[in-house]
Amino acid sequence: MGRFLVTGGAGFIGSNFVHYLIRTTEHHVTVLDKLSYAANPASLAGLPTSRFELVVGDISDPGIVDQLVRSADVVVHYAAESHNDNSLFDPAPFLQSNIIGTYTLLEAARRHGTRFHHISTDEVYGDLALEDPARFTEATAYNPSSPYSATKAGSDLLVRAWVRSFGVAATISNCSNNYGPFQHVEKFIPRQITNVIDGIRPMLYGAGNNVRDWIHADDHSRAVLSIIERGRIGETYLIGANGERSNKDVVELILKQMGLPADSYDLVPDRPGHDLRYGIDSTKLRNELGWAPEYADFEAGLDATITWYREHEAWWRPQKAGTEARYMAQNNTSKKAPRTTP
Ligand code: NAD
Ligand code: TDX
Repeated sequence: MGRFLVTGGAGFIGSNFVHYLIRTTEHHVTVLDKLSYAANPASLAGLPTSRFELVVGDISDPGIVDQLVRSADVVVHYAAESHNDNSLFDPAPFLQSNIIGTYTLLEAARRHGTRFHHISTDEVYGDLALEDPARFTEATAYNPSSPYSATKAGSDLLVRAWVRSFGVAATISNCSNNYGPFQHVEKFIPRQITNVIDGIRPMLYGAGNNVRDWIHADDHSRAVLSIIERGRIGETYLIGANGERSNKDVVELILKQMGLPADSYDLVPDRPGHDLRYGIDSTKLRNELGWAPEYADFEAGLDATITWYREHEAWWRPQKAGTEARYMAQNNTSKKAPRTTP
């Protein structure tokens, strides 16, 4: 039995990981989360107080970080600003949380000799061509496109440097796009599901041809725990479930599963710098650690997710109007001429 410190545990993937740990292990879990706009403490409601506590604080605050990392056996670092569209509008919080926050945690792990697992994304590799059999592997060169993915790439490189220069016992995982319960309504799948519930037509950026490689959050959690338990220190593992789909396919499935004609969506202006395609080759994880996804059927997983959002309106409703207002403001801003001076 160990003491887990989970940063960002009130967000989407972090909260799914906390539920997974409580459900399948006997570990004690402390969440450190600053409860940003992206967090929802309701995602952690009902967890047993004997095994779980939430500490509200910032990962770039050295005082609270030192205290918590000192008393943990393992740090699982999920906390980040996570939304590409927001990073195009205001990159500053991404630098603060994703770079300075990761640095602050690494320094504490170094001081106290604490095992560290860093959660990252396939977006650090940039994108792939649409009609191309190639997929990302652990050997693919870093080539991030957005301020978000650049700060995640930077945080990965900090972890690698702290392993090599200071002997921090760290591993890294880069996962593809997650779906499942507790995902913020700003993200693609929950945005479209809750739009349909509200009678708003789903919105596809550009022509909707961009491809994402979908994985259920529970499959991500199982992979992360197996890396913590059995992964080799200093190594990077890619996590993906062979779930490539175009955005248009996903919207058509949502519409079909929610009883609407498959073409009742709108095409809206594209995201600047929009990555075309992500695709993960997770052979290393599968061969070394024996991991395989349990949610092999994306359509069934999507259907369960639609049901979850239908049944948990009280969870997402408070964030819906503000999220759509933020999108409106960002679209207005992106129509202005780009600034030429900093
Ligand atoms: P999210 O935005 O839903 O949650 C992030 C959480 O981190 C929030 O609860 C927020 O309050 C917290 N947080 C942010 N900055 C903080 C700070 N400075 N101090 C303390 N807490 C802070 O994000 P998510 O989608 O759950 O992503 C979690 C992690 O997984 C991120 O590191 C992201 O890069 C990575 N990831 C996400 C995906 C995906 O599909 N969503 C895929 C691969 C990797
Ligand atoms: O309204 C929309 N319409 C649309 O077409 C939104 C919100 C998105 N999209 C497109 C953009 C992407 O091609 O859908 C795709 C998925 O968009 P997001 O949910 O914003 O995810 P993405 O940009 O792919 O990044 C996600 O996966 C990798 C997470 O947000 C990141 O945190 C993770 O690192």
